[in-house]
Parts: sequence; C-alpha cells; structure tokens
Amino acid sequence: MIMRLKSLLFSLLCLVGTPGFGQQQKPNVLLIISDDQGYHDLGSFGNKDILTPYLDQLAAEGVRLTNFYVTSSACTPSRSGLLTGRYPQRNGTFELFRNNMVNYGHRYTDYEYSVSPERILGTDLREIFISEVLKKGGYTSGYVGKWDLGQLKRYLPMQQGYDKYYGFANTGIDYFTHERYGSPSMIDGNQLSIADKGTYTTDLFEREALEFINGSEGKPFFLTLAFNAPHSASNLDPEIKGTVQATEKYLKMYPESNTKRGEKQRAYKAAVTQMDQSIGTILERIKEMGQEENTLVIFLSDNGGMSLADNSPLRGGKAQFFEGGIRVPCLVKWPGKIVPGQTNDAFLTSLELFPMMVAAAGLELPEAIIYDGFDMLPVLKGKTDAERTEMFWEFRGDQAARIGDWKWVQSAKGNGLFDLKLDIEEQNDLSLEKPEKLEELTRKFSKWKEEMENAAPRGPFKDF
Ligand SMILES: [Ca+2]
Repeated sequence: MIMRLKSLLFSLLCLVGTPGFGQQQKPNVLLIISDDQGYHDLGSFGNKDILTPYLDQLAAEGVRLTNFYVTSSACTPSRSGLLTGRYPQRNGTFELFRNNMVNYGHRYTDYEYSVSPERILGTDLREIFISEVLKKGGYTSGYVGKWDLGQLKRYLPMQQGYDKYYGFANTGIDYFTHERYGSPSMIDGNQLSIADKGTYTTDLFEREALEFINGSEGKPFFLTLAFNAPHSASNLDPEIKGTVQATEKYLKMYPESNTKRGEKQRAYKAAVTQMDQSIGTILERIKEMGQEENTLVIFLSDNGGMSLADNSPLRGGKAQFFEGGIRVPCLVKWPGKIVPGQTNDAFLTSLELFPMMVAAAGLELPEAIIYDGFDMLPVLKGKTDAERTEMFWEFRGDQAARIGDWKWVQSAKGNGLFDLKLDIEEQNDLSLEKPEKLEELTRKFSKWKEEMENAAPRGPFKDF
C-alpha cells in the first residue's frame, strides 16, 4: 500500500513538472525581422496604399511601438546588436562583412569569393546569442532566413545555439536563384544547397518556418524568422540590381505603372504583401496548435528603407542616422500579457529585445556580460514609464546620439541638433540656439565612444 502511494505520489510529482498541469508551459517566442522595410510601409503605420492585413492584425492584437530604434542603419550591425543584446561597437560586429568589388560590377570567381572578407568573417564566437541562452532554458530554436553574421560553418546559427537553420548567411541574394552576384548562397543546416533554386525566398522561408513549428510540439520554441523581403536583390544583371523581386500573384494586387520607378515600387509593395501573407499563415498555424495565448510575437524591420520605401514622416533612410535610417516599425503581441490594440510611444530600442525574451522565458541574463538594454515588457504592460534615456550610433564616421527627446547627428548626409518632440522630421537644426544641449549630447557621445573603445576587444572589425 505504502509503495503504491509512493508510486502514485511520484507520478503526480512528475505530472506537476510537466507543462499543462498546474503550470504554464514556457512561452514560445517568434521573432520576425523584415529587411529594409520603411517606417511607413505597413497599414498600421499609416500607409493607405500597401497591403499588410496580417501585420495590421498583429498590431490590433498587440502593441505598436512608434518610437523604437535599431542599433545601426545597416543590416549586419543591426542584427548583431539585436541577437547579442549589445551595442555593435561592444560586440565587434559594427561593419558589413563585405568586399566592395561587386559594387563596381565585378563578379567573384568561386575562389575569390571563398577568401573574401564577406565569406570568412563573422561575429566573435565569444558572443552569446539569444538562442544560446534560451537553449539552456529548454527551448528548441530555429533560424530561418537571412543570418548575415558570418558564412563559415563556425559562425552559422547551428553553432550559435540554434537547432535548425535554413537560409542564407550573406547580406543579400537574388530572390529566385538564391545567388549573391552569381555565387550559390542558400544553406540548409550547415551545407550550401541548391535544391530549392528557382523558388521565391518568401515561399521557402514560410515552408521552413512551418516545418520547424510543426516539429516543435511539446517543447517551447524560439523561431527567428528573418525575411530578405523587401531588401533589393543582389544580382549584377542591370535589370535586377537594385530592384526588389516579386511574384506575379502579388504583383497583380497592385496597378501597373507606366514608369520604371513606378514598376519598381510596385514590386517592392508586392514583396511586402507576400511577406505579410506568410506571416499570417504562420500565425494561423500557431493558433491552430492552440499556442496563440502562449506565444510572444515580435516584429521589426532591421533598419530604415531605401529609395523604393516610404519612411515618412521621418527624414532620410537606410545607411543614415536621421530617424528614417534607425527608427523602425515594431509590433509586439503576447495575449493575456499585453493589452491589445495599443500604441506605445516610449523611447525603446532593439537592445531591449534580448532581455525581454530572456525574462519572458523565465530565465536570467548570463552573468558577467554587459548588456546595453533592459526588459521592456513592463513598459509595454504600462506598469512603468521607465523608458530608455539615451542611445548612441556610429557607422563609417557618421555619429548620432539621442538623449531624452534631443537628437544630434553628425554625418556625411547632414548635421544638426533636433528636438524630436516638436520636430520628428528633423528639419529645424537648433545647434546655434541650444549650444548647451549640443555640448551635452556630444559630450555624452564621446563618453559612450570611449566606453566602447575600452570594451573587451572583439572581432572581426575591432580585434585587429
Ligand atoms: Ca537591412
């Protein structure tokens, strides 16, 4: 009898330790990244022309962040900051892993590509990716899409805490051939693969995301889904170079234009709409699995849009430190935790996402590592006003700082001191009227820069 009781007790204890019995399973985390999507290129951010019904639904079911920044105006450093929770200048990936020869029309030979900086450099292996922290917490993690943090096997997602990888590791490809200036670039696991050549990337990333989610049942999942849409295609063909590629089905949703630029914009919009549809399909699948209530969904663009995009009302775009290059659309949904249908204009950045995901998973940040952000969930819940007070940017000699509502930019594309509260368009340079403010921002920038320079040497750009 006693033995039977013990056995029964043991069984009960086991049950208690199992998700679904008296305790909530750890939340799934779905982190969706679009590439070079403009601040205004979603219906929920005021665009009347572009079709994004599923992202608009996500906004209606979650919170829309209108004052949210990434750590860089370019892809690679923005992603290094996001996935390590640290300023790119601290983690050492503050440049693109790129050999500029292709910009002058040169197509790499296979050998040249194999030894190019783009191919052989990657984010410092000492950095701890969000996937590595979540893995320790029992998560199964998948990375689908653009990685951009190193192409050699040692730098790929499966060596950085992810259990699955399907995507490309360089900074941009052709949407159909999956080649970068002629070099095959799609990777399945740790191997280059041409098995899916010819299929539009968004379709492939949707397929792979669904496969990962379907296979995760019983375990909390973390999926990073990084579309290449609507980034321009990396193809030397002058008809394709600098354009966004789209499929007929989605092109047909937009009226034809009689100008070349109009047609390019039409394709940009079609690519955004197809990405939106894929996001909708994936969110629907999560709902069918009964996991909607238990899934934290985050959506953001990795940096501002280029010339085909609409960053209005912000000034500038990609590769600039005016707001259009670094303030991006961000949506967060977590049913039961975040009140749906809100707009939150707190000053926040992508550096907050790492601590937020770790806290959502009920885990602690690794000790002895300096993180540059904080868990922003209490801000999204409206429980605290403790938003960010300062943020700094640097890229190729351009510099910028935001302290409170004040923004300072010094760059090849223009300079100025702006009061974002009154002048979100950064039209009114107050440098002469507010010298003490200018002095405060430049002094704080110098202090930040000194801290970054004194941070532990990290490769590849800093550690040489
Ligand atoms: Ca980008």
